[in-house]
Amino acid sequence: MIIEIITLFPEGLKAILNESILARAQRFSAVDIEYVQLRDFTDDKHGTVDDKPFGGGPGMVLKADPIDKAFDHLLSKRPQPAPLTLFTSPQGRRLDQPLVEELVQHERLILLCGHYKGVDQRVLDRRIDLEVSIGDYILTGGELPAAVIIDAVVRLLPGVLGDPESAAGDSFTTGLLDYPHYTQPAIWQGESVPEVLISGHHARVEKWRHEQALQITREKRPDLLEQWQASQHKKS
Ligand code: 4G0
Repeated sequence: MIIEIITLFPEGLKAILNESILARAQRFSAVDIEYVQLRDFTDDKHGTVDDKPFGGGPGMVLKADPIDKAFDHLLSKRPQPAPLTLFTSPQGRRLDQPLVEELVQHERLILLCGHYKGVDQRVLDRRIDLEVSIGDYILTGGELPAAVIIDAVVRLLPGVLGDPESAAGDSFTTGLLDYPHYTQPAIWQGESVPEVLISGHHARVEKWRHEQALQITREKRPDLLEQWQASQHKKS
């Protein structure tokens, strides 16, 4: 997969995306992440990327032309495969696991990180396929949302997680929250691990974990439990 990011803060994003599992994914070429500095596509000596909004009001708006030129640059350097283009903004489609699973189907993504009060609407209309939000809150920039989207997508690429079952078993993939986990020591500060997990009885372990997942989902996310129950009815 190829992921290209148009941003005013490539160094901050690199620091996040070049760590741990994402670093390994890039080393074995599961994903190629490229950064484009938006300021490189301005034509004045100050590198002006924003301006006052027409109609007045507070805040600044990212200008259309540098963004348009950054897209031209990426597409002329690499015409194929055609990308899906994303814009990170609070107005976007809410990111969830089904959307992540849609995004990972694309061979190439371009992410534009927004700032200030937003971006000139004309370049969004021209260049953006999908506006994505990571939740109902405002951040200072679209870089952290871009990093969140990329992390969620890349971990689904083949070979990125050591064990493919670890992604398949995720809550939001199964539709239920996770069951509790335990490791050594078997007794820690007087608290023992549930007996069933030490029994070595695989079927009993699976049954216990499923019951725990149901109970925890009922307590913490009754909305998810209802969705899960509806999906179970459809399966029969
Ligand atoms: C575009 C995304 C970008 C418009 C970006 C702000 C939160 C998210 C930005 C704005 C972001 C999110 C209209 C404030 C940059 N904050 N929830 N900040 N406006 O995904």
